[in-house]
Amino acid sequence: HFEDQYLRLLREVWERGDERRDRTGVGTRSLFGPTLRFDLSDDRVPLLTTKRVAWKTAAREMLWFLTGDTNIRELVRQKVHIWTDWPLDRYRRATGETIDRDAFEARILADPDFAAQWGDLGPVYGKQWVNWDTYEPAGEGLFRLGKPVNQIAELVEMIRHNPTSRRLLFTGWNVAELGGMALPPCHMTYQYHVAGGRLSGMLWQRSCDLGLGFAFNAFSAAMLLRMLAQQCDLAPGELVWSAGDAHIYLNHAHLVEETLARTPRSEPRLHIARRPASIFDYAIEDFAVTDYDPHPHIAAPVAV
Ligand code: UFP
Repeated sequence: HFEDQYLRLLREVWERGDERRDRTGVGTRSLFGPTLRFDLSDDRVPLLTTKRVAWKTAAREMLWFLTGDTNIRELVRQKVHIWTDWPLDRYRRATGETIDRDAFEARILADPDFAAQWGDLGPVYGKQWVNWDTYEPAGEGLFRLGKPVNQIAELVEMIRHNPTSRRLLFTGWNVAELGGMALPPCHMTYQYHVAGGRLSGMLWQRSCDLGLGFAFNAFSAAMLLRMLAQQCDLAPGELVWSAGDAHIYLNHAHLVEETLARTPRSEPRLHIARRPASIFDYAIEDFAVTDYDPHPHIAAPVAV
């Protein structure tokens, strides 16, 4: 079962990981450099079955990245709350107001000016993926904005026209802009490879919260690979997932224990209902997951 690799990694990090203090103050156990491989043929998708994963939330987030948007307003409109804690934290610090999350999100939705001022995450994934800023000389040592780079559009063109290229990649790690981001990219670099009519992909994630982040990151990367394969008339091959710092938060002990006590269930499948005109034209309704009968969800706190 595809999930056995994940369960082994979870056990290994929990039993042998280096225990340390981390940025969030929660503390983690951490191992460096694991790699997992998932076969994506026949609609297989690495969607965890040892707990229910809100795959539509991950899918909505992926589609939101592809629009280039970096403001949480559109996510909140779609009832996706995963990015709200960062702007909320910033708002609370700046104003001293003790507003709760629901009230903050309600204001983001109701007031476009408020959303523009407080809902933006800085130049995170979407900005870098489809609108990476360039600069051109404007004389007298000045520069002006050039045409932004759409890494995703260029990737599709490269896969179609130069499939043996060793440069089939995109990255969110824009060094010059890291300081302005709510969170520097975790799933930072994606690379692709075409062989035998199949598209394989690799995600390199610098930092992975194995209890919460992994389930999302693996599903999203597989979904994106499927979209790219469809757009390039290729069959899906393998997803190679690799992390730098793979960790478990110390307050996720219950999650680890419960997950490891469960047995993976039947392997889910991801279906794409139609072939949109471009990689930017997919909608949430185009995606369906079948054969998904997971164990119940396991709640665990997110370290911000
Ligand atoms: N994290 C993930 N996946 C993501 C994401 C965040 O696992 O897609 F956005 C986790 C990793 C880490 C924390 O626990 O969020 C980010 O903290 P840091 O920037 O210190 O690595």
